[in-house]
Amino acid sequence: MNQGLKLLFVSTPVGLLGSGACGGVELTILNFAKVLRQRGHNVTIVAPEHSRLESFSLVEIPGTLQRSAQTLNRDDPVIMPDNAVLVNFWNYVQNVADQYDLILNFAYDWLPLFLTPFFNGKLIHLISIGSFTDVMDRVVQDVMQRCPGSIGFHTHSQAETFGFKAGYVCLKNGFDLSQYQFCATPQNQLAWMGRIAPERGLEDAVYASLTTGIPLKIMGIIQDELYWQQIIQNYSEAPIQYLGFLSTNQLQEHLRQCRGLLMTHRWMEAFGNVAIEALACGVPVISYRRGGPTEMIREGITGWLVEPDNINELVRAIQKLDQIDRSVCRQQAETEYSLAALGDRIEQWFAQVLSL
Ligand code: HBI
Repeated sequence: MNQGLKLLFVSTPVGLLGSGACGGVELTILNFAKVLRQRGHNVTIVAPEHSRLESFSLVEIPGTLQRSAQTLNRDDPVIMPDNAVLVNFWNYVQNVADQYDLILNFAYDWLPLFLTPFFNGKLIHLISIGSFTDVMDRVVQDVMQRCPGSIGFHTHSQAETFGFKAGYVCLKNGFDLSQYQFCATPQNQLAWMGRIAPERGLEDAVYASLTTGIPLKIMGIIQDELYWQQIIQNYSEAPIQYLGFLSTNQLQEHLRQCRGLLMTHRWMEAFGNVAIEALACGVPVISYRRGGPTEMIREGITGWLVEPDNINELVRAIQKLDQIDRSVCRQQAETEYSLAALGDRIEQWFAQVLSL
């Protein structure tokens, strides 16, 4: 793509960028912004007030945060708080839309999807999680039909939860791999990373740490304090260490010295950024065979896929970690998940959208 585009990113309304509360979306937005800026595009990011994103300037919008979709039941209606930051986002976007070539929405919310046809082909979406509610499924399906090409997913497994087999864009993700240092000789320890909340199944990783006697380093914000306290009480003997929510640099310093990363999610993980962060450091990934990680991890080559929720299989996989060549893990991250690879996928998507 030889012409610099004027791009407007609209963040998720569930938390502040820089706080850890937006999960993988924070890093995704940063990676998208970085690679597109590198390629000569101009990126402006709309986000909730008090957000921070490295060297990017943000348009900060006040208002009440949105409730996370994963806390809703399947038949729940759309919920809109008074003075919603989401509504304030889109009032702003509507006023400035003329100044941009494309508007990329990162929110997993009904309102921006519903607005798609009103933006005359300029509004596109990256869907960040799998299917959760009927009302979201319907609007995603409607938009796919009315505005072909306007929806991108991270993985095929994720798209399938909405009932799609084709006709969508699969972007995976990409990372600034220079920020992750390869480590060939780890210590005898394991890693677990993510928001600490029930849908992440941390207790299974803690059980595996206790059973194998291998220390577990836990990194991420404690989003559900009660859930965390329960884990500590139930597994008081487990050799675990909580390191908090770390910067990418601090995170990779700990992560790279681990023998493996455990992914024990109970929900359909749409992608799983942490898997690629691990591979980038040469750390093999053991994951439940659920969602995105099933498309990334090469069985027995860059990690192991385990029957979901089967803690005995999880423990057996840990015992096979030494069969993995750590340099192959790094290589996989470089070929499939570099910023350059992501940039190519994004620009291909944009070219397709702009020529429609
Ligand atoms: N829920 N309502 C809503 N909006 C989002 O943008 C959203 C969400 N839940 C989870 C989510 N985004 C993810 O991307 C997580 O990484 C936080």
